Amino acid sequence: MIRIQGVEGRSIGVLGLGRSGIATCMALGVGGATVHPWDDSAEGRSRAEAAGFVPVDLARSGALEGLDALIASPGIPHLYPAPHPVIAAALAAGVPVDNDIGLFFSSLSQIDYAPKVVCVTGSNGKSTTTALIAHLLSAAGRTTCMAGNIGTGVLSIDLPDEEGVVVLELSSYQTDLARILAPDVAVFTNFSPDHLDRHGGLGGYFAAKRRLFAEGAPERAVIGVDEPEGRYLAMQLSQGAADARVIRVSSGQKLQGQGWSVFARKGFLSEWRNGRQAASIDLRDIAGLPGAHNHQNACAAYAVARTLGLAPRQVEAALRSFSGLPHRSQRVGERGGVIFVNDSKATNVDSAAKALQAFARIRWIAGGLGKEGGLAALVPHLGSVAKAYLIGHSARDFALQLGATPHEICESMEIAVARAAAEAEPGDVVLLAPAAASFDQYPDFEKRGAHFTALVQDLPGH
Ligand code: UMA
Ligand code: ADP
Repeated sequence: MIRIQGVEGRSIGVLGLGRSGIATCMALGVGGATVHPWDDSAEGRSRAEAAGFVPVDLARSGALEGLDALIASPGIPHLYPAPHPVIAAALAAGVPVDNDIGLFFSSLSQIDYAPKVVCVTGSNGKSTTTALIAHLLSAAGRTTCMAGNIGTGVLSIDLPDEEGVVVLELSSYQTDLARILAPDVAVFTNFSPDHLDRHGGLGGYFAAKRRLFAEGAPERAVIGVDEPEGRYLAMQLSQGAADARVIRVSSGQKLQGQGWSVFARKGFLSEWRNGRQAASIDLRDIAGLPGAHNHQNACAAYAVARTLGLAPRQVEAALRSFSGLPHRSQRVGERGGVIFVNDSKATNVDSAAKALQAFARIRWIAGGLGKEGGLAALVPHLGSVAKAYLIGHSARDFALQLGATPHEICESMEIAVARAAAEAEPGDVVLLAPAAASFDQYPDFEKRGAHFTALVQDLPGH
């Protein structure tokens, strides 16, 4: 656990007592602060009690008087669609509002050694890229720890030694609120609309992500330039195309100019520097990284590894041993020449579109709690779909949007897996890539993916 520096004797409110909130209470406690934890749910408050803290109702009038700061959890709105009432009161009273990421960086600046910190943000591929960076560095013998949006509150980690690296996945919620963001290396994977309600629209969402690059000026920025937002960011952070402070990354474009770039085309990763090719890696048979979207992640992680001193051949060997993350393009079974892939994390249309482009002939299990805009953006990628098996709340709505693509309303995962498996031919991929949230039928995308995997493993002849 991290001992927060500079908070001894201070009174600090902690709003939200989930993974990040409880880790924050503990780290503030060992740092010598008086902690005032609060959560709107009784469950959250009992978590604090179990950890030895006494909840203090921060919503009652006058509760913020004397507080030196309020630390808010990422899931709690701090501005849009409307600030949580406790945050609104803190803003009105002039109490500084921060989060665990801001505390992490302010503590790091006050200790007498500094491991490198790599932060990864972007719309899709953050977790995969974060895990891949950690894997590449560990394989090279560097002490590595991974935290942030990937599931571990950053303040619960033990800092590695000076040669070590902390790899943080940061969501837009986290980059928007943190008062200090000072990574050594910052990564922007790609950009597509998400979480718009929490950022007052697309501009606010991009602005939240840009803070990671604008606030602390990382020594090196690795930027995916396949969308205008990435190109704009790369332009703003560099003196020109030849400035090696920015490594430009693409999946699909040749980036062979004077600067530093890493791109993937037709399954081959290329590193270019000063107008010359520095390395090339064949990614096509790496089972843990299927599809052009994962090749984008591979390029970003490769660029970070190179920046931290790894050699191309060292990175290549480690890419091959990456097994992927559960629920992201995860191969969970094979039966009679049919491959089963769990991409339950494809909760939005952009990530589902990428999954549909990763395989040639697909039996596609989709549906759940659909998002604004429906399937419109997926229509150009339906060519690989032999048939769609639709589940959940959005099944009928999705069916209306699929046009001539063969489809069947299955309602449940059980029926969808059974039907897809029965109809699949050798060479087909049965792909769960829902393009929808899971909450209509499951507590989260992990449970949905686990259910799919269990059903696949129970198929006769598997
Ligand atoms: N709460 C309130 N009042 C509210 C809303 C919530 O008191 O109005 C309380 C809840 O009762 C609960 C706590 O706040 O006890 C939950 O806080 P949280 O939602 O911030 O969840 P944590 O468990 O702290 O998890 C957070 C991140 N969650 C979100 O950003 C929503 C986790 O990312 C992250 O892994 C974790 O910190 C550790 O850093 C998850 C996520 O869904 C995976 N992220 C989003 C995404 O990837 O799309 C951004
Ligand atoms: P994030 O942490 O940003 O949500 P994940 O690595 O968890 O990203 O992947 C989320 C979803 O997006 C999965 O369905 C995954 O297959 C897909 N995905 C992974 N990398 C990319 C990428 N670079 N571009 C688009 N989609 C991606």
